[in-house]
Amino acid sequence: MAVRRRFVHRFAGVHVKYVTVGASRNARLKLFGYYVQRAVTSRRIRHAATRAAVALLGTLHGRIERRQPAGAGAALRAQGYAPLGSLLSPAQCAEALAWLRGRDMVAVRGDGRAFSIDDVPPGARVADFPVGSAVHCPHLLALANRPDLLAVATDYLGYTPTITLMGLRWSFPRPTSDADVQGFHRDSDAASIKLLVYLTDVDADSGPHSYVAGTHLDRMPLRLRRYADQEIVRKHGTGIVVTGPAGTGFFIDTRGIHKGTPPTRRARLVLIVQYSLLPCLIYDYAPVPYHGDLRVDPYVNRLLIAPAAR
Ligand SMILES: O=C(O)CCC(=O)C(=O)O
Repeated sequence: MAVRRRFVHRFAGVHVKYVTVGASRNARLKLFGYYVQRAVTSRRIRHAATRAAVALLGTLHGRIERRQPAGAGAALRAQGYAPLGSLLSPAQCAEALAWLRGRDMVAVRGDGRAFSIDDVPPGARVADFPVGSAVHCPHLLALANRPDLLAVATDYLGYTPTITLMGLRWSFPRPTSDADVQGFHRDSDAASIKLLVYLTDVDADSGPHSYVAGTHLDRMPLRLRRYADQEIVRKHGTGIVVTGPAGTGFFIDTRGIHKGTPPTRRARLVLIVQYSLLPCLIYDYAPVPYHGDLRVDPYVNRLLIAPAAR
């Protein structure tokens, strides 16, 4: 239980359960593996481990063609951030929002009560939809599986990616923020990148994403922590602040320092898809049945969508 508490503040892709020590031997082994990868902070050793994982995946599932990084891939390598422009049209974003209206979400660090966008409790700063809503919401699964986006992830990670999280998160303007949820941080998942796509218009007052370019190249700290805004400004300046109309998308290397800024005036809805080389050891995956008619790659989506429905 103590272990679970340490991770509960992190973005979890909505109702993804965390592995707990009290569970099975397999769960304990996964947790052990998670801490082993966390304890390796050297970039050189982490890189070598990634290359070994790529070689193993190639042996198990077949080798793939690697391409030279260009465009988004090159920006991601250099800065840890790659702008992708408009990924969804205003009409597609409006359709997604209309579909989500009336559907349940749950506040992060709230009392666990479900509510809809018309009934948000005053204390809720950030709230997540269940993963089934992210999967079934119009346009989003197709977007997460777009061949050009999968190609960037494949090139960056070195092998066909696995979607290890798919979440839809509202952030609401509130008089105070929660530094544990909304503060600058690095993610702990090995060999992963995130695609973020705004489903609402985002300006400086509606919770833009902030990314500190180049920090994905730092040696990973042993202890993951939150960074105060003043510390980030003092060391790195203001960083990249991503604003744009609904539909704007970008990739980030989540080893770099980033945060979703707390909105001051308007709420923000964002889709977050994580692509990883391997399943994340800290999560207990429960793929959801899929009722739509989209055909998706079973390998890429195996942690998201239950096999019978693929
Ligand atoms: O909401 C955001 O812009 C950032 C989300 C985030 O920090 C994360 O997914 O790790």
